Amino acid sequence: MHRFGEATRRVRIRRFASNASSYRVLVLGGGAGGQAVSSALSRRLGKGAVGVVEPASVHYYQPMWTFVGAGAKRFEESRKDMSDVMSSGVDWIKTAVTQFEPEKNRVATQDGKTISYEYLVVALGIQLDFHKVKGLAECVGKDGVSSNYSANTVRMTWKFLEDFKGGEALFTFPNTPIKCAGAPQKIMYLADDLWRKKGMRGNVNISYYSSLPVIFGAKKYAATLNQVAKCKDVNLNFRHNLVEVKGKSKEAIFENLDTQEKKTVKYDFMHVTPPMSPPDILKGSPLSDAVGWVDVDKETLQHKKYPNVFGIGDCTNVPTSKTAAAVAGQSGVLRENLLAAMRGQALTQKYDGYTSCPLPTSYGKLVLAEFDFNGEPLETFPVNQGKERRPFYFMKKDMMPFLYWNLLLKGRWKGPKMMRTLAHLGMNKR
Ligand code: FAD
Ligand code: UQ1
Repeated sequence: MHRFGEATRRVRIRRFASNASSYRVLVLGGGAGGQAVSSALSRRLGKGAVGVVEPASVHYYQPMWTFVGAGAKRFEESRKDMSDVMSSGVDWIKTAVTQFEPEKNRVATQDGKTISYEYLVVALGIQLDFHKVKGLAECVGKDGVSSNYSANTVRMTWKFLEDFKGGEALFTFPNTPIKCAGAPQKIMYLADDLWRKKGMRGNVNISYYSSLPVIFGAKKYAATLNQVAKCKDVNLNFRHNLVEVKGKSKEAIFENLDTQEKKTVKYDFMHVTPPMSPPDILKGSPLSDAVGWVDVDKETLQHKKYPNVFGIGDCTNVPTSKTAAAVAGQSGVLRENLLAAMRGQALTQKYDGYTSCPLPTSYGKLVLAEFDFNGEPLETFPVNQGKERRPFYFMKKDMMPFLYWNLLLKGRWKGPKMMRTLAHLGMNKR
């Protein structure tokens, strides 16, 4: 029916001779969630059982981009060739999915092919919508405007921070769900520390403009972060949404979400977190809810209408903060539930909403927020993680990349639940 195409270092890229092919499990997306699930399932189901549809040639460890923007890591450390992270047991189908036909158990791809499946896992991530802020797409990466959220612009953050001569520095948070909801302020704290170390903080005004009514969703960590912002002399502006950027005159226009009034603010540097939304191909698809997120049960991760479809990560409507840490927690649940469904058994694994947002507050200190669906702390270590701590900073900067590349992507890291249970045996928090 089909033959193998070119062989890369380890992974087979499939080129189909016919227009149709079939997999026991088809995974859409080869990001954090797609890799974690496909490598684990291919070990359990054997070579050739799992196909991964992924058009990109490069896989990025996006959580490193805060440090890349702050000059603490090189951009190159955040990237690997997709062929190096794809498990040798899966077939990599190097194209984009363009259409879903869940009633027929098949998808269509950009290269005009059809792929059938017994089980489908949707792991398509979240889309960056720079174009939804007037003038932003034209000026991001130049004119003093940068964003850690894109591979194309993250290096400019460090250039602008390093070259900064003083003036108005703005940091924004959009009026949409985003991935890693702490990242818009992480870079602000590192910029503050950099400019202090350079002895120029007195010449800089730092302002945070967020569409949210609070600094952080989970209350325990919000208390610390309000304190950090105060100590750092950051001006906090809540319920303000960036609606336009005038790159040439360096002006940002914000809408007050309560009064709809618009206000123009001059800037010399601005770090923008763009609006985000479900990938366009999911909007209006049979797998999606009214907004476009893949419509899954928040505990089993099984699709609410199609029992042979599962979803993981940023593209789903699981009501937790969208992070790689959440993907880790979800990956073990999804894998076991999918295998149970294959055996005709009940789905027993339940995702508890675990997510984590490690917030560096300076070069050397970090608040390790970990919480559940309700924003209640689910902390791994037997110390109060609401405090800024030095060991957490180095764990995040130097150990997490190893854990991501070598365990999470290989489907061998299901989150720190086990560590948490062990670490809390008979221990009291300090
Ligand atoms: P992704 O990893 O984004 O993967 C989606 C994949 O789908 C991509 O490979 C893409 O090419 C592919 N795709 C898209 N469209 C198609 C299509 N049509 N067909 C086939 N494939 C397609 N998380 C943390 O846990 N801790 C942190 O400290 C942290 N910090 C962050 C800082 C920044 C600046 C950013 C940007 C993110 C951060 N995150 C952090 C979030 C984390 O990176 C994401 O939550 C995680 O990558 C989500 O995994 P995913 O598989 O859902 O999506
Ligand atoms: C985590 O599991 C994870 O995914 C690999 C991250 O993304 C890079 C994180 O930032 C964090 C904090 C975790 C949680 C892990 C521990 C050990 C607390």
